[in-house]
Amino acid sequence: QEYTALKLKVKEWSDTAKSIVSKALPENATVYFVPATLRPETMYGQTCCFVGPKIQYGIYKASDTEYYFITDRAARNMAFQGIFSKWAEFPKVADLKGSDVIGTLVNAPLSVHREGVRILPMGTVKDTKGTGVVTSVPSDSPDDYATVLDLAKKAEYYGIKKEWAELEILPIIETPSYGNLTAKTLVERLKINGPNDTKLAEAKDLAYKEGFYKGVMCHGEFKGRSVEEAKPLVRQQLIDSSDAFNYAEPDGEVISRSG
Ligand code: ZZB
Repeated sequence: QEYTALKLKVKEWSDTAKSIVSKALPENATVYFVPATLRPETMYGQTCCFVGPKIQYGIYKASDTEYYFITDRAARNMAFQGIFSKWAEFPKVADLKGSDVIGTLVNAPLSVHREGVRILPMGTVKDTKGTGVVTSVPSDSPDDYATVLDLAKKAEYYGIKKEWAELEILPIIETPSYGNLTAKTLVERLKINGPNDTKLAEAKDLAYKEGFYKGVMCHGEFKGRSVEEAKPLVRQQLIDSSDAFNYAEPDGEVISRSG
């Protein structure tokens, strides 16, 4: 699986993270949350970024000044893809749980929300896939749409500010079957009632297919072009500006065998 890994620069840490990070990192260090995505063309629509609140993460030294917030598993994989400055080395400078970083403000490249987006909890993030960090595009990802609705509804329970989950959801891609807010349309049509609804798998499948084969960009530099055309162009633009890099998931690792 070939992902685009996006670099979301930390602008302001949550209080818990701040006390951990200030002891562990040099003052001039730049830290990025690094979500892995298959949909670089949707990055205009990022409204927040998810971590699994119970997942264990690390901050890893990628170069002299740059550090990545990812899972241990992802750091190990990256170290063997020439992403870190020394081959096979992935020095960890801090240990954090997802819950420690909730509320952190990050800059999301290309997002219409230039003021930054918040790190928020998502119960369904898998620590066995990608980097364990998931950028949220509720216009085009049904999982993300269901999660931000739930977060806003139960903000107090999740220990977040309601407005962090309520950034405006702008149309990015137009499709013939689902209009310009594919995820909202699918969540409503399939009567999905929350982030753990099993119908989300079907919604995701439908959204991927319709978006890729019939989607047309209705926002950004490639407005009017098909998603199929725009995808590699947006990806390359993000890589050229050093806001992203390619990250490959080794085969087989996510399959757990029994018996
Ligand atoms: C932004 C985005 C925008 C995504 C969209 C999807 C969609 P897949 O297809 O199963 O391989 N993701 C990445 N890592 C994780 C993880 N560890 N746990 C849970 N979800 C994860 O999944 C790849 C997609 O799943 C990634 O692409 C990421 O969300 C999420 F409009 O990034 B995506 C119809 C989907 N649309």
